[in-house]
This record gives sequence, structure tokens and C-alpha cells, in this order.
Amino acid sequence: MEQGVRNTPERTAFYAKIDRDNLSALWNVMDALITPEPRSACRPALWPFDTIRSYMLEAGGLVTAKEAERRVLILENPGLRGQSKITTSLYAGVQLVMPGEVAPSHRHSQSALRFVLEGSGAHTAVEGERILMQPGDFVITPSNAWHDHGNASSEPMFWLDGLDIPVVQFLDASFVERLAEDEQPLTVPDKDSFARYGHNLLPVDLKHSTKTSPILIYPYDHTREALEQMQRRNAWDPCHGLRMKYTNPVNGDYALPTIGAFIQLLPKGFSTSRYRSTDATVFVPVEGRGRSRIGDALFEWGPKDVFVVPSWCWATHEADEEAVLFSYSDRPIHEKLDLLREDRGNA
Ligand code: GTQ
Repeated sequence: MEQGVRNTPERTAFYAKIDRDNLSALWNVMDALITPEPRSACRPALWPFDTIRSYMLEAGGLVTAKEAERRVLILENPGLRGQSKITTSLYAGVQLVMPGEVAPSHRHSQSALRFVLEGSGAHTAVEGERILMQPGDFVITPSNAWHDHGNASSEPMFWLDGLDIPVVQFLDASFVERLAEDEQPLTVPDKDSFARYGHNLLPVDLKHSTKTSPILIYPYDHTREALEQMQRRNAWDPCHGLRMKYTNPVNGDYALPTIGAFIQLLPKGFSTSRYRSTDATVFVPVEGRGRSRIGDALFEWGPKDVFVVPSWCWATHEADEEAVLFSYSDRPIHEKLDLLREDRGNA
């Protein structure tokens, strides 16, 4: 308690007495519970891809994807060690699938996104569709969808996994099932979900019962093309440069109900105005080099590095070359609960 209710022998005895009946006095914890601003244990941090990559290849020689179920190194926020969290509400891991490997099929209530970092031609199978992945592709695995991963290419494949594991944990809503076979049967042609839902067309009698986008892959060549066209207008947001969100074509909402994903272009030499928001955000530079000031920390970044901006922490970004940044956060939750707060400084 900052000011606090002073302790007296009578009060201390009272607290001890009610404690035995599973009761406690609000006036001793009020200021810790209802803070004037978010007080996050999450800290600014950056993981260089080179470091992750070399540890992952080492892990590749230690455990198979089949043994591990998923061969993933978890990016643990330095302020949240031991909790498998990159922010208070979100999980991040880097997954490696070696040539010829299969990560066996399972389904769980947690939603997942993949952001492809390196390699080409490995796939994830989701809801009976084989999805071939290229660097920069944004791929989703809806809650409770069967999924397995495979790599028929000749190169190791690395991608970033973003999951809502801490949210599902908080809500005590975790379920998982494993398939008897390693790989689920493929029941639809390749590229079906993108063809059906990714071209500003929807089936006339659409029946889609979930809150997750029916588009399972948002290919980078389309995303990049969109950014390339838009940047010609030369109209930049002072805080974001040019920032777009990946959307669900059925309802215009985010692609996943719990995780918002974004793509952003900063032109060469651009320096953003300071910005903070309640949704702690994980960034992955795709192209270009630059640096970000996050609170008191300064991080130099390049392609495939991962860095995190905690809730309500000031951040600015500076691009030495034209840069593209992927990011994800729990913004859909903040928006739906009327908790999203942003501060654009003076911009
Ligand atoms: O690929 O299904 O990083 O279930 C963590 C949990 C990946 C996956 C993770 C998972 C997966």
C-alpha cells in the first residue's frame, strides 16, 4: 500500500484471524490491484535470429520432431521466466522441421499463428488442407483444428509460432487430442481456402460457424504487393508508417479471435513518433534493418529477429532501409472488452 492503512496490533491480529477463513482485507491490496497504469512484469527484449537458429539446429540433432511432438524453442520474456510467455497473455516459439520430418497431428483449444522465417516448401496441414509455406507467409491454425507439419523439401524450415496459450491457461479452457496417425487425411485440394475466401469473394451460401478466418494462409507475395502499391501514395502515419491488420473476410474482424496480426512498412530513413498501447506486441522484421527504442532499451534489428514491446511502454522505430515488420498482439481481446488504450504522444 502506498499510503496505506497503518498496522496496529489489533489490526494485525484481525488479519491473521480472517486469513484462517480464506478472507483478506481489500484495503491492504487495493493499490496493487487497481493501478493508475498497467504495471507489467513483461520487459522489452530482443532475440537475434542467428542465436535462435544455431540453437535450433543443435536441437535438431538432439530430438526428432516426432519425439518432441513439436520441436520448438520457447521465447521467454526475461521478466516472465519459467512461464512460457513472451508477453503476459501470449506465447512465442520458433519451430524447426527438418527435411523428411513430420510433426504429428493433434488439435487443441489454443489458437495458433505461424510466421515463416526461413526455408521453403515445408507444409502444415490444417482441416484437411495442405498448406505449402514460404518466408513471410502468415498462416493460422484455428482453435480445435487438426494440424500436423511436414517438410518434403531439402532444407530445414523455421517459423515463429504465436499462440494464445497464456489466455487459455488463465481461462482454464485447455483441451488437446492426438490423432492415431501422424498425418491427417488431405480432403481438399491445395490452395482451396485461399481461392475460396482470399479473393474478395465468399460462397453465396456461406456457412461458417467459428470466429476464426476461413483463410488459412495469407501469402507474403500478396501482402508485399499490397504494401508496395499503398506506399506510392506517400501518406505515412507518424506512429506506424503504414500498418495494416490481417482480417477475417467473413466478419471484418481479426484473423484469430484472440490474436491480432499486423504488417507494417517503414520507408527508408523513417523515424516513428512515440506510441504506446495496452496490447503488448511481438514484432518480427521481415525485410530491412533498423532500431527500436522500447522504454529505456535500444535494440538493433534485422530480418527474422524477434522483439517485444510490453503493455503501455513507449516505443519508437527507425528504419535504415525500407523495412517490413510483422507483429502480433492480444488487441482483439482488448477491443472486445473495451480495454484498448493508445497514446500517440503528440502525433
Ligand atoms: O505446432 O501445434 O509452438 O501445439 C506450441 C504448441 C506449436 C503446434 C507450438 C503447439 C504447436
